[in-house]
Amino acid sequence: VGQGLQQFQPVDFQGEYLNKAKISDGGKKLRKNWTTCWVVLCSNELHFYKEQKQEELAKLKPGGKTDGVDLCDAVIEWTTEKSSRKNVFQITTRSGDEFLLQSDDYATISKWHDAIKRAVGRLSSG
Ligand code: I3P
Repeated sequence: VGQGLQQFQPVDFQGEYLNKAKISDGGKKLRKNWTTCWVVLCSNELHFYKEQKQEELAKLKPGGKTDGVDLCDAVIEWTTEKSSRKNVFQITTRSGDEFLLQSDDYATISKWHDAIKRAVGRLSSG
């Protein structure tokens, strides 16, 4: 996972398309809109891209990197109440943004849940 990309930036975890819905922006509730995106975890940030290709392009272009979700002090928890979908977990950022991530494949989503939890744990213990 992430091999061949390390020369650009430390990618901790990537390699799946997940379903994402942002449901709150700074504590303000948003209308839920699920989209499929390519997710990349980079130390303390989570980046969402429409396509894997876009991530590659963004890295080649200085400053082309998208703004990531800051995972510092974020809360990660499984939820069955926020969606009728299965395999959903929520990320609540320090600034009050809330994201749902989902995959029909439990193995896939649980890998992501664990990787993001580990990233948050690393940030708060360091
Ligand atoms: C929403 C859409 C979402 C659904 C959401 C609906 O309707 O059907 O897929 O979320 O449920 O409100 P609309 O397209 O009209 O905005 P889930 O798929 O996660 O259940 P919710 O309001 O219970 O969050």
